[in-house]
Amino acid sequence: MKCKGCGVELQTVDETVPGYISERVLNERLSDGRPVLCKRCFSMKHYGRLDAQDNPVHSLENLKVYLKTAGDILYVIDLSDFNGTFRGDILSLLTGHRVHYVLNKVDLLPLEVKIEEIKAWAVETLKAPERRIKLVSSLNGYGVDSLFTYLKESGENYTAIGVTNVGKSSLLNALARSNEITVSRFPGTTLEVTPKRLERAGITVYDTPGVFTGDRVSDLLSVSDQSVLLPRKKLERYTVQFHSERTVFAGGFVRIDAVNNSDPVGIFHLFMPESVSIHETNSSIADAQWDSWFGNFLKPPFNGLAKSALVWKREQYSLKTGQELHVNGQGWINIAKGPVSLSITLPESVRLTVRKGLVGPTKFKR
Ligand SMILES: Nc1nc2c(ncn2[C@@H]2O[C@H](COP(=O)(O)OP(=O)(O)OP(=O)(O)O)[C@@H](O)[C@H]2O)c(=O)[nH]1
Ligand SMILES: [Mg+2]
Repeated sequence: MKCKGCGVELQTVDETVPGYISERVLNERLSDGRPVLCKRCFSMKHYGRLDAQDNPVHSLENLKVYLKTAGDILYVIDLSDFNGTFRGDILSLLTGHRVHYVLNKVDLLPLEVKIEEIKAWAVETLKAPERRIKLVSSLNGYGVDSLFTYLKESGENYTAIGVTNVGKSSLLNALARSNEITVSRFPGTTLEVTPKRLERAGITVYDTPGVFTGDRVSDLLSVSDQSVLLPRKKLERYTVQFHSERTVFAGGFVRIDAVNNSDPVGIFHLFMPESVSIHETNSSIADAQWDSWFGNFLKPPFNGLAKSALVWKREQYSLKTGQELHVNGQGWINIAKGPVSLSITLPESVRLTVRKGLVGPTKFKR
């Protein structure tokens, strides 16, 4: 018998291994006719807690296995971390499948950015037909009914894939109007491929474990700290009129310096989760204080990590008005007035992407 929450085989033998449920609770639940959840799902669902020893990792190799038997694909992407979750390495495994793109968490984008603008941007960026791209919020239900109707009319068998925490399980719950599948702020919640039958539509959607990445800011954090970084509300906007000799920190991991010697250098907005502390200072102070501010005044990281434990790199970008520099796993820098040359210092593993702005350059007053 499998756990209804995460899909893992239930067992009553070893508390430290996934799928554990005590024999007493199992018997009680079965005789009451209640859904049976493993202990791990129970504590995530009811207490928002994850056992410390629990650290599942699912890779692209795992995804390849799920894809062998998959029909149509629902590639679920997190709009608040678009480039961190829409990935070439995943896309390259999808050839031969019909792919439908579900851009989830639309509720986290600024209200000023209209749905039609996001859609037009997504069509251009994904290079996919418009009808295959759906904007949704599994949290507040936006676009879910329309996706339901589309899926009903387009096929019978779908597999929802994507990286961890993009909201695959939340999407399935929203489509099924249930909360049976376990959803949590911790990456790696779903442990096995699990079919969800949507009787109203006559279709089956398979949930899959999210793929772990290595190039996002979140990947530098413990599982519980990743849950802190995950945005709880709309991404926050912080506007900077940038000058030479000035530095902006976006948390402890991202340092932005001006390269130009002109004054002012430009204007940009940062769109970041609310847990990221933003701080502007003189570059000389930044040089002197970064090590001691790291993880204290400047979060993330949220605890424990020393700056010296990481390998750092510096990259330089010349960005035009309307372009964005996306930081995998932590939001993006939007150029409101360019051109601007920025020097970004960040951990070697974190990938940056220059992209056409999701937020138009005239959207916000300066
Ligand atoms: N703001 C917002 N949060 C969402 C949305 N959908 C999911 N979430 C949150 O994102 C987190 C991860 O959701 P899950 O559904 O567990 O994500 P998943 O892709 O199944 O994750 P794994 O099973 O770990 O691969 C949870 O805290 C959800 O509440 C959404 O549309 N908007
Ligand atoms: Mg899941």
